[in-house]
Amino acid sequence: MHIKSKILLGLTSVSLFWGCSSSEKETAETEATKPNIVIIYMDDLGYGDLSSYGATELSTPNMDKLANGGIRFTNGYASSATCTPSRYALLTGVYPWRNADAKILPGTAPLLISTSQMTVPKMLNGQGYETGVVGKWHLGLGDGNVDWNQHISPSPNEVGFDYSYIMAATQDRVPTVYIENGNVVNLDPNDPIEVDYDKNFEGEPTGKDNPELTTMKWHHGHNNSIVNGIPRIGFMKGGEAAKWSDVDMADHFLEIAQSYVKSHKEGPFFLYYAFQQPHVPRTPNPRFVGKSGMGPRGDVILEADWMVGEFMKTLEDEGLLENTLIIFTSDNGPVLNDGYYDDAVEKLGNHTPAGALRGGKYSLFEAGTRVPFMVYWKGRIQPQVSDALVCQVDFLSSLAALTGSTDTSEDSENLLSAFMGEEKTGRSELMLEATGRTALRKGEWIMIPPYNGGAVQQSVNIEVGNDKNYQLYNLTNDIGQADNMAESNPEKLEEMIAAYTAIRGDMNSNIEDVVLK
Ligand code: NG6
Ligand code: CA
Repeated sequence: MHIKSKILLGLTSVSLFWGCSSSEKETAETEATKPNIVIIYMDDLGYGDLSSYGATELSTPNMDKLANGGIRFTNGYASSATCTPSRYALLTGVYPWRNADAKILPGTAPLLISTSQMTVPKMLNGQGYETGVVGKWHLGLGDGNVDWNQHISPSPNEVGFDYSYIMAATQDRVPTVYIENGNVVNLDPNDPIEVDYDKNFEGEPTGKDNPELTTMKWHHGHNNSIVNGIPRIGFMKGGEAAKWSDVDMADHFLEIAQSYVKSHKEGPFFLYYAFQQPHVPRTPNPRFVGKSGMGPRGDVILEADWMVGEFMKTLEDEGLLENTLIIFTSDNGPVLNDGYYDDAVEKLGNHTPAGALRGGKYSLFEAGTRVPFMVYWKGRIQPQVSDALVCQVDFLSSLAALTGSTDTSEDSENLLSAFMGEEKTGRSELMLEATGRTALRKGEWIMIPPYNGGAVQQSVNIEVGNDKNYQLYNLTNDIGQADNMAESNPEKLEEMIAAYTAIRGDMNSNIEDVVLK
């Protein structure tokens, strides 16, 4: 697969440059296999949230341009049903369940990726790329004892990114500040930042004790420090001048991403652009308030769609569109009420954020991990729909194959032909993770081993996939996972258990769902 794709790309570039001298030809050929690469990564965007994936109540014209002008994958997966593990797998090519620390992290967690580990940006760095990350990080920082008033290290800059402009964890977690290349932006040394996830700082108001100071009400969790009227997870003191403006966050990250593109247009560059939407707290800029009729969750999806359009315009204006491979996907499936009263449930109407899939964020059912997944390269990739089984963990090996690197990792498969639309076959099997539990997808089947714990996560009202019996679903005939065939198809079940055990070792069954409160 690898060789074929490279030859194909090589031939195209040679034929384009047939009139050049041989040394020019060589340069052109090398450049042609090293396009700029952008990964646009959404936070909690569901399989059914885009009009190109079937939404009828929301219109996402800019995301749809990528879906309809590139490859729209119908079996594209995040590695996990939550954020940190998915991001870990995307960047390292390693399944998150291999790392016991790869779970939803607090803002004070140490850097989860080892500085000696191979990563997508590190691999691309080795191929001559400039690399940058803009947006949500949520993979830990420092060594576990960060002084936010000093240079923070290790950070993204120590795992392959030449440039980083990030929020440390999530929009609902402190510290609520931007960090550029390891330094808090706009930090006033006379107003130092302190962060603690266990205890409050004396005299500081909290969402729990001072509801009169909040403009957004917490539903579960999210009752610690209040920033911009929004109660968060974790306690923070100081850093007034450095605090972000929630309603301007989308514009802010967009501006940084656009200027990154403009200042790296000589290329090749890799930009990992990690949006904060539609994760909670949902804080659309006033320009988008009320636009979806669906409350803030719908409004921030429209805001994100607009950002995608503006970002694409920048690539076009800079003359980079034909030389930029764009991947668009999401870190996990959708959730409505994820801890704040924000009308996501009340104003949903007929919208189905997960489309026809069962479950949602946190779930081992399909909606947890099957996500919008598009690959777009103007003039190079033929518009098409692909049902190839692909996963974000495969970016490392596939982008290595594209750019001529031999770097790879334990779990990352080279699916370049599928990502280029040259083949419609992807992986044969894929291990999926949700809050520590795993399930195996193989061909058209998925097997979920028995797990203790409630079937429904009450706080978010999502079916998480637990059952005391084996579950086996045929996803071709039963995309909504209504018909458990474990009993009626014992041969298939046995085959799936054997395949699962071959990858996972023990069944790792009977664990409680420990992550959510
Ligand atoms: C959960 C939070 C949820 C969200 C999630 C992380 C509570 C009760 N719930 O613990 O609101 O922040 O973590 O989401 O605190 S993720 O997309 O980054 O994985
Ligand atoms: Ca997420």
